Amino acid sequence: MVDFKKFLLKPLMLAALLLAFAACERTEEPAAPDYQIIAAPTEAVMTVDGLLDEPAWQSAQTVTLAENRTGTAVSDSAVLTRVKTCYNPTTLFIAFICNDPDIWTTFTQRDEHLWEEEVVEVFLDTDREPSTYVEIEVSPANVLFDSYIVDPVHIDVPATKQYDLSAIQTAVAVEGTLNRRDDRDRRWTVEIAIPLAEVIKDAKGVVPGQTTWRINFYRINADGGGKSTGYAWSPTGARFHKPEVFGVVRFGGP
Ligand SMILES: [Ca+2]
Ligand SMILES: [Ca+2]
Ligand SMILES: [Ca+2]
Repeated sequence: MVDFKKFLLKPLMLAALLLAFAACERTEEPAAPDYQIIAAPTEAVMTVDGLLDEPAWQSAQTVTLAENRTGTAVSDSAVLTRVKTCYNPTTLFIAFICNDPDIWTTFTQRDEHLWEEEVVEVFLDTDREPSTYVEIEVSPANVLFDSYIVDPVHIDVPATKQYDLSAIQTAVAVEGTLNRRDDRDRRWTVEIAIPLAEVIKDAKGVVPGQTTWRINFYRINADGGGKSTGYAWSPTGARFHKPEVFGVVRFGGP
């Protein structure tokens, strides 16, 4: 007599194994990102002066930062933060537009702890290894902090900020009065030009229309002596160093 249970069980087990294997395979692929920004290619000259008057900025996709702790959209337009990106064969350009009624900073030296005051930040993971990524910060006085994180849990070790991008360019334009605290400012805009050759890990380089890098954008703001608020494109909930929730920048094709 044929044992139907056994007869059925084997193919069912095989199917289950195959499904489990397929599921494992799928997790190897990068998940569809909730946050994706397209960096459009541009052949025009980009002047890194903090002024976003190049045509590439006018047409660039714009994303808006949310409150990092809650993930909620920013309802007060006076502190809204927008970010844009574009690129050419040598450079990834990032622009921040920070509405801000009180623009201030005291830092003056590269690699000082800019995150303790007002700042914008870019975390950029170019090698699909989430625990290693570049961190770039710019203050309203155009002071730069650049570091290379090798362990998101231990970020404040002296070695990380020894990393210096030699060809990076940054500029800030302030609409208002930097460090005059008793008037009302409007906004500060930041242009960052990241040299691809210094951050790229893949020998193929950037392939237009194909290359994607994990990225996140942040801002810290504090007005009128009040407490600071953290903003993020893809909110991390608490500390910014959570590479598993970074969004994605896709290098757009022509
Ligand atoms: Ca410009
Ligand atoms: Ca401010
Ligand atoms: Ca540095």
